[in-house]
Amino acid sequence: MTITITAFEASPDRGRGLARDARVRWALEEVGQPYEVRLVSFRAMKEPAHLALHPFGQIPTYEEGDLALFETGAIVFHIAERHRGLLPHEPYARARAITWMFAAANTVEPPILELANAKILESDKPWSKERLPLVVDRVRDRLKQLSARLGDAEWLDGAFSAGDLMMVHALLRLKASGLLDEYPNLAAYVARGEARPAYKRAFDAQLAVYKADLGAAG
Ligand SMILES: N[C@@H](CCC(=O)N[C@@H](CS)C(=O)NCC(=O)O)C(=O)O
Repeated sequence: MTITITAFEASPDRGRGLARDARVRWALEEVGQPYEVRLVSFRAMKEPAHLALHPFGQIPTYEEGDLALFETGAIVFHIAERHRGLLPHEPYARARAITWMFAAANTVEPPILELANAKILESDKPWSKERLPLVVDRVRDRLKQLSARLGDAEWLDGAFSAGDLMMVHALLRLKASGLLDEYPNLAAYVARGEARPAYKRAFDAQLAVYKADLGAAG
């Protein structure tokens, strides 16, 4: 059955891997599933046809036959459940890997997004400068805890899993801030994720969309 995902027609990060379709592309690459991509504009994302797929008017979505999903955690979980390679078989190890997926989405990503919002959306507010250190500290708290748990392990719990995929992608947003480099084991962990051939294919495919858009515009 054909898998179709949606992605930005013109990604704000210029195709540098931060748009969340990267997670879905990466998961599909890890398990060797081909997929098609439907590009959507910001305007189209808020129109009824897309809202029927994604109630919050965002990307990515995932369609497979009659099934339509949104939320990267749910999509990656669906892919991991149906194909080998992203979740261990042993039930307890599987439950722990799923726990890391939730931890990435619910505990680690929110302060990282808060920082991105503080820098991008709130920088013109009079209170922005005063608030920023608090936001940065909340990110540091999480990184410190995650760094302590990872220690010198390669991945969060045994072999690479969907939990690592979600976590690495959430952490990637911090690369430009330099915060990740304060925790060398986390920086190395993210680099290991980026070095995976499946990640590289996903990244290249996303970047190709941006380059094609540039070509069309030029
Ligand atoms: N929690 C959602 C977040 C989805 C999300 O924030 N998508 C962004 C792109 S990475 C988006 O569509 N932003 C445009 C908008 O919200 O209008 C998920 O993990 O899928």
